[in-house]
Amino acid sequence: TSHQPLDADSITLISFFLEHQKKIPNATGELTQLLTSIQTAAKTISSAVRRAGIIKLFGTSGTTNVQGEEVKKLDVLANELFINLLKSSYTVSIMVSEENETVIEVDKERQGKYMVAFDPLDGSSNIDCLVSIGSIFAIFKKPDNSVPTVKDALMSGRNVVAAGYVLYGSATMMVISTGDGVHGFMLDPTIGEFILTEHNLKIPKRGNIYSINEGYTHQWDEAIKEYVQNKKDPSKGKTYNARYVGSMVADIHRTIKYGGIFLYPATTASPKGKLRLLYECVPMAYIVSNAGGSASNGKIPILDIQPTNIHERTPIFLGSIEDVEEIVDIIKKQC
Ligand code: AHM
Ligand code: MG
Repeated sequence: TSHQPLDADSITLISFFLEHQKKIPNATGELTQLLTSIQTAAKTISSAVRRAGIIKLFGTSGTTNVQGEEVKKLDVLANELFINLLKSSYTVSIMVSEENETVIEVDKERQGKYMVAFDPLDGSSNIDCLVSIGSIFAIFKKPDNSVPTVKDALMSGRNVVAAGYVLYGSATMMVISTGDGVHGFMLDPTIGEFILTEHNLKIPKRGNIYSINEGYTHQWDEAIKEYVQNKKDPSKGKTYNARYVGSMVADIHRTIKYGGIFLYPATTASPKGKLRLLYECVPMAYIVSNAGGSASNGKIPILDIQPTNIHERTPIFLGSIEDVEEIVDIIKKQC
C-alpha cells in the first residue's frame, strides 16, 4: 500500500544506465544524458495523459499531420516536449518525428552525435476513450562516429544504439534496451522516478495470443488469411486467443510479457502496411529482438531494411520467435 515504506535499495532508470555506462570503455555519458531528457519527456507526457480530461487536452486541435490525420492536442504537446528536451540535451543533431514532415535539425551549438527517431504519442484513436497509448523512440549513431547530417536520417536498424517505448497504461512504464538486455522501469508517481521493476525481460519462445486488426481480413493476402484461420481451427493445433488494443505499444508490451504474435500486414488499402519503419517498427523490432524474439516484414528482419524515406511504412510480424517463424514460412511458401 502507499503506507509501505519506500525501498531504500530501489534502482532508478538513471542510476541503472550510469552503472551500465561505467562498464563501457571510453563512454562519454552522452547516451545517459540523452536518456535523461527522454525520461523527462516521458514523465511530463504521462502527467499530461493522466490529467488531459481535466486540463482540456482532449479533442482535436484542428490541424492535420503529415499523414493527413487529425492531430490531437496531446499529440502536439508530446511532440513539442520531445523536440525541446532532445534539443536541450546537447546530444542530438537530427530528429525524425511522426508529427513533422521533414527532418528536424538542431542548432549547430547544441549538436551531438546522435539521431533520434520518435513517435511522441502513438495510438491516437485511443486517446479520448482512456485506453492505453504510448511513446516510441530509437537512437541511432553513425558507424564512423562523426556527427550525423540530414542525409544520415535514413539509417537501418543495425545502427540503433538504444531504443525504447513508454506505455501510459494502468501504470506508466518505460522499457529500454541499449543492446544489453531489455529492462522495464515503472513510474512511481509518488516520487516521480522510474524504478527498475523488470530486469532482463525475455519473451517466451512461443505464445498463444495473436494480435491483428481482423476487420481487414478481406484485404489480406492469402498467407495472412491462412495463418489467422489456422489459429482458430482446432484441427490445425492449439487455438490461440485474440487480443488487439489498437495501440502498438500496448499490444507489443503484452506480446513481450505473455508471448505470441503481433501482425500489421499489407492490406489492399495500405499495400506497404500502416506502421512506420523508423519510429514505430525499428524501435519495437530492436526491443523484441533483444528480448529473444524476432521481427520481420515477411521476407527479411525489420532491422535489416534500408529506409529510403523517413516516413516509409512496412508490414510487420513481431513477437515470439517460433510464432514469427511460422507466419514467415507460410508467406515464403505462397510466394
Ligand atoms: P497512429 O500513429 O495514428 O496512432 O497509428 C498507429 C497505431 C498503432 O499504435 C496501432 O498498432 C495501429 O495504429 C492500429 O491501426 P488500425 O486501427 O488500422 O488497426
Ligand atoms: Mg504512430
